[in-house]
Amino acid sequence: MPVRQKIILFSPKPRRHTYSNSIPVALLKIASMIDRKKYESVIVSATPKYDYETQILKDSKDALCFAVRVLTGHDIIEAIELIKKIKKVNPNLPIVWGGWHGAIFPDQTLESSYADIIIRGQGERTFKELVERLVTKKDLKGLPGIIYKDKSGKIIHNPERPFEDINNFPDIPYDLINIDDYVDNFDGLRAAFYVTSQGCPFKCKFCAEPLVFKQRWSSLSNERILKDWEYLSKKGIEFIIIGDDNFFVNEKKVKDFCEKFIAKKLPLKWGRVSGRVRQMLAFSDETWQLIKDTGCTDIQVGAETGDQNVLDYIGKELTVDEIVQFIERARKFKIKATPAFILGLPTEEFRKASSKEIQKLLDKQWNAFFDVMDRCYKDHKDYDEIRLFAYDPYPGNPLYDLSCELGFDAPKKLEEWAIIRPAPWIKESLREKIRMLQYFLFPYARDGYAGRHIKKFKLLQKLFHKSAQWRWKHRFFALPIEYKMYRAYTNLRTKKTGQSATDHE
Ligand code: B12
Ligand code: SF4
Repeated sequence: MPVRQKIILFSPKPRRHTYSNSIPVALLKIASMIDRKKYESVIVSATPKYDYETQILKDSKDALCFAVRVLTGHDIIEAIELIKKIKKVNPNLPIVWGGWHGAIFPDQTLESSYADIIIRGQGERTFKELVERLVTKKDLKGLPGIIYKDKSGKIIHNPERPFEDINNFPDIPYDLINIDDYVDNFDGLRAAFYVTSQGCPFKCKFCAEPLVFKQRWSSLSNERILKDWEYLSKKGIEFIIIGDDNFFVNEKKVKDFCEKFIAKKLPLKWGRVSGRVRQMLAFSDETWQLIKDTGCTDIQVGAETGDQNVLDYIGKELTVDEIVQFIERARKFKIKATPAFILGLPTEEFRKASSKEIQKLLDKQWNAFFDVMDRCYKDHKDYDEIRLFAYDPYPGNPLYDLSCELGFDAPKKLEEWAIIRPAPWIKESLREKIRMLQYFLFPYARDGYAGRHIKKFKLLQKLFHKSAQWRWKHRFFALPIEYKMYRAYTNLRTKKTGQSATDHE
């Protein structure tokens, strides 16, 4: 076989101290379209397992291009640091940015010296065609789906590429990676990350999905999904983590999937799967039971807020009553349901409000959150997981634009996006309270939670459990001595082991 030119596909570290262990699905999907006879796709995900940087710098000397997947956040700085080094080795190597950040801010990204070409939306076909142009040194004029700098440095926006049915793309080329290098751990099971669909038909005002995929949604056929799962199962995978933005879009397809999954009798569990409350409430009991029968471990839903005015404003197409009904329905079928909430979402009312009035609106959201929690979990202990976040203005959506109008100090340069800046109306004291609830109070209030780090200290656990329940019931969060003790202990552990109890913060 003649020497094939290398194409480097890279996924950076998502946090300074955290590596992503997950299968780099986006990179594999991109590689699936590349002609193997002519090119060698080198998939590299930042990992402590080998010296990936040295490998990339070596390959960069004669590669066709370096293509990187970048999300808004820490990814950016990791990508830039590496690109600076690549440029020293091969200053003319084309640098391609795929993934969400470049798609949201193509101009700002290209204005930096770290990107030559941005791929927006689905990358499979666009990247394949880009490779063909790069190898023949053809002009990039007219190639749909890219934004690029021409020879004079001018930024050119090519036409968008229409969204395609993802079944048009080839199978995931798992043989390009060593699956054992990308095994996640889920409750002690060997877990693999998998995505069955792309896009989302909805239009929540805080999400960039409508900008990136234009409210389109496409899902792999159930046969294809199960073929991949069978392959993964043969590779020793025991659990599938679903990364779809919205898995439960079409009840008929979900039902068919469950029936086929059960019939196949694969030794696999699946879960961490996202859906929407209203859609899933409309599912029949039969479908819910089928989902349960597949062994699905948990369903995550965006409940967002207990404040109906805010729910209406953010376009969630959801009522507070439906959130409560959803939790009850999941309980009836013994499926773990994880609602996610955001505190501090801005609304139109923020525009004319004084800082005192804004504080009142935030207090209203805070109280509404506990009201809906109390309705969902009357005894403050019969639940599995509750996720709570402070609102951070992520770009590419109407709520971000409103945040800018309300005084959010938007980053002006690519590099500045590496650190997500806080919304000015969310004070550090509120963030700390949210951290206490998310990482300490909710886990400990639950019956049976042993605490990852203090399993040995039975008495302390009991104290944490009782105080968490009492605090939640009385909504009393002042003087959080036990939380401070817990933090001090976990910080000490972090120093010793390098692993934090709140690594995802
Ligand atoms: C897995 C995942 C992660 C993993 C990343 C692991 C990894 N190394 O891949 C982890 C857990 C680390 C993570 C973290 C975060 N994530 Co995340 N994550 C996802 C998730 C669930 C799946 C991504 C995926 O693989 N999708 C499947 C692929 C096939 O789709 P795709 O990524 O869109 O890829 C297509 C195109 O975008 C393009 N493309 C993508 N990459 C590349 C690369 C090249 C070279 C090319 C040519 C094309 C290309 O082509 C692909 C095929 O069509 C998505 C939701 C989703 N369903 O996409 C959110 C999502 C990407 N994350 C999101 C967010 C908000 C975050 C966090 C900011 C969350 C937080 N508050 O901390 C952090 C950011 C961390 C950071 N960058 O600093 C947002 C994106 C927001 C944004 N502006 O970037 C998403 C879309 C969720 C959402 N709907 O809001 N995330
Ligand atoms: S938040 Fe979820 S449901 Fe809403 S548009 Fe984004 S992906 Fe779709």
